Amino acid sequence: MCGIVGAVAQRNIEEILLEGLRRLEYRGYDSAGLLVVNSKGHVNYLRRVGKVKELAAAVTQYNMHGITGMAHTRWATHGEPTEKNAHPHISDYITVVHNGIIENHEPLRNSLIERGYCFNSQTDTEVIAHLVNWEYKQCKDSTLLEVIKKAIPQLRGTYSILVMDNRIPGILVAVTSGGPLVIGIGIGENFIASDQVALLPVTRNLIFLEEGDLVEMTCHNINIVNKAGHLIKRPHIESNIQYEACDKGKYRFYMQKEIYEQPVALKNTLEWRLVQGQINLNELGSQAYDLFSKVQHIKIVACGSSYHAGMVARNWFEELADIPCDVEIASEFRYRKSVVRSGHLIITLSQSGETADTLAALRLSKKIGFIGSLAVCNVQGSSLVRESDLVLMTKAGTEIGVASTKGFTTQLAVLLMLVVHLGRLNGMTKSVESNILNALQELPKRIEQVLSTDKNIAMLAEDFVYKYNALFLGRGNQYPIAMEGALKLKEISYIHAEAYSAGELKHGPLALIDIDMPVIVLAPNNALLEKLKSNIEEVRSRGSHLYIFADQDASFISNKGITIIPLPYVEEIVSPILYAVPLQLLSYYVALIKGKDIDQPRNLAKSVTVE
Ligand code: HGA
Repeated sequence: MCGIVGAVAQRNIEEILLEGLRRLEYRGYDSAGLLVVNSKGHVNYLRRVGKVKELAAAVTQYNMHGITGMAHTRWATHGEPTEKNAHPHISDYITVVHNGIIENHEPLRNSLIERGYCFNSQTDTEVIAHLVNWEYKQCKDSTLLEVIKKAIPQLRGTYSILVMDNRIPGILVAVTSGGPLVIGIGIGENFIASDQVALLPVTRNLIFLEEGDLVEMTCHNINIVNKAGHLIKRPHIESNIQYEACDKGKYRFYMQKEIYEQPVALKNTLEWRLVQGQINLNELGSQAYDLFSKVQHIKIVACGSSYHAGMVARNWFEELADIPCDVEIASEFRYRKSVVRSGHLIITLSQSGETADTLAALRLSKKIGFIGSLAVCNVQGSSLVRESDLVLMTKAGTEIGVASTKGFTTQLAVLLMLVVHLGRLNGMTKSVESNILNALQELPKRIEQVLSTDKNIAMLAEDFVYKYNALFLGRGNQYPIAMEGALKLKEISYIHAEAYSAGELKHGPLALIDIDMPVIVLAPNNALLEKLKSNIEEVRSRGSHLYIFADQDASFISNKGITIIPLPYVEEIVSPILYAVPLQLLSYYVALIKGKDIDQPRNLAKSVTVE
């Protein structure tokens, strides 16, 4: 994660850098820092533990200005979130901000210590600053760019780096190796950042850097050297993305707002694709038709909530489209040998489109024989969108809360439409398609009904506040939703939660059941309900309190040890989407009562841009 922003200009840039950081805070928020050099060559340097607003307040307090510089918002990988570990890091006059991990930082650190360097932080990043400094000292007449060219081969890992020599502040040098960087071209000024959203207040004229690019940037010039060492031109792209500056409106938290936005987010995702009684994904173009006609197997690759969406989609692809499908966590997929046969399509899922492991998986898929790639994503212009053959956008609107809510449910809606689109090529009947279409059309209304019962869920949340553990159970398509519910509870209320497919209980987790272990069960009225009921009895006889989310007309009765939470009836096929919502509300209310930082939970970031 970590967000980087830099600028070379002829006007004061500190506000531009700070606004850039605010827009990059989704990448990390444990500390932030900034270094700017003013027109007289005076260096202003400040770091703060905590969020960007702490840094911004200090910049105002100390009246800091500068025309060239860089800023950083951190998600710590190496070293605690302290002021000393915050970026930028400096070695004499060399200043560095960094996103990523230098894997060989230990031997480098040791050899730099032997050469007389003192380290002020525990970070891997400080190694870069000292290394560049060292190389500078070895060849005094070299430019910063030449020095960095010497340093790069000594670094292992994935990173994007910005470097400046504070004595020559009109030049910024950037390197990208596995981490995103985008240049913003201004008039007599240039900018660079981890994500285009940070640059949109100043320019929409962008250059997206590619793996291995090395850039030297001044107010008037941008020189890019590619991995092979050639000076090259990269295309200028006019950004058309809308940055929605989001406020919380009447809500206390973004997550709360995003939960309640789901009916609208789903309508926006669905409506224009459900036309004249058909699911229409013509947006994919004719290239898709050629590709889909060759598909014999689908591999879904994702992380976190997206992985859970992928698990549901796997069942849908096999059940409805008759296409063999498997789903894998991106960080596992990218480091093992996969067998890829002809006709294998990869589908990647990421709300942000910048998830490092998912992007790496996509890049790997191009080398190992997949016939093509399709991404489901919520952020236009993101790396995943730019690098995939086909893209289906969710129209959830900006999601700011770290715990995904509307990003997840809209992903599921898009995946179900894709299942129908591919299923049609495999002989899905009109009546199956129209059942699904009707179920999708009904869904926003049903979710509104769930949201209108929020007070009951808020009351329920009180039962969890003093619990240390919780168990979520589901079967079939509700098993991934149980996993999603457990993840939500962990993420924002810090209660340890596990999800099990209910049939697995007797293979171990039953040993955990006692009065202190609340058990949440997802029990829509489907073909697996009778089986699930037996599992419920097994838990009940061992003393746990059960919270059963079930169709309102199901035959469950609240009783001693059982609380029933009735949910509106929906077609079985869309029930995973509906059942995710009360679980989001439950974890939201538990975290609220516990007074946790709901939108920015400890140790996490919205977009996971390191592996
Ligand atoms: N390794 C550096 C940068 C961390 C990062 O990019 N996180 O996403 C550090 O720990 O400061």
